[in-house]
Amino acid sequence: MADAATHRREHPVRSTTSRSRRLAVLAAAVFTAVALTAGTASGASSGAPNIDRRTGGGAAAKQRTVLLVDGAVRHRVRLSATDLAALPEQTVTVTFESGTGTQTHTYTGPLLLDVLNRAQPKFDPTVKNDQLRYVVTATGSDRYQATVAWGEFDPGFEHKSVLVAVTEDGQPTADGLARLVVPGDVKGGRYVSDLIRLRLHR
Ligand SMILES: Nc1nc2c(c(=O)[nH]1)N[C@H]1C(S)=C(S)[C@@H](COP(=O)(O)O)O[C@H]1N2
Ligand SMILES: [Mo]
Repeated sequence: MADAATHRREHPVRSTTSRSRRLAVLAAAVFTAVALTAGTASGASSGAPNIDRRTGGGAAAKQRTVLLVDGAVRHRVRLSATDLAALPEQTVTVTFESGTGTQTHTYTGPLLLDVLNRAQPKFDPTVKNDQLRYVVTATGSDRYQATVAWGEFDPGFEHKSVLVAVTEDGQPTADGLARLVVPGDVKGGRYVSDLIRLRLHR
């Protein structure tokens, strides 16, 4: 799809190294193992699994997707669609620029704040405003990453409604379980699609 090529143009990555190829093979093996564990036939029957965010999905892939929340937290958690749906739902309408032009969408899903709080951040109460030292790095299934600072969404500071969106314009997010939504960003670069991990760290 044109989008994928656009992302590569806007955010060039180094050419494939043997290390990243090994990682890709490892990721594919893990993907297959998860598919087999989940008892779905699609992973095994399609040969080498393709984990591209645009072509590797489908309904079966969505159902086995979980979002890992880890890093400086008391309880690292793996959240399913059901877990995300259990958190208070927020709605935001946003506009951002992308390689395909200006996009406006309405997203729903839990606040990133609520998702992180479920895992219980290990902020140090003896350090002044310790949370302001932290960031959350979001990772997509294609290893695309972007970071937001805790202060951007902390209710006592910028208090921005950063979402872990599960719907876009009334439909489940096209890629995987959830998408990061960062209202106010001019460009779409932090709208990380097909989230697989949220890591809290300094
Ligand atoms: N996982 C992942 N998410 C991503 C990207 C990506 O390459 N991988 N590209 C980002 C960029 S640069 C933009 S502009 C938007 C584009 O949104 P769209 O794919 O819905 O058009 O997605 C963002 N989210
Ligand atoms: Mo972009």
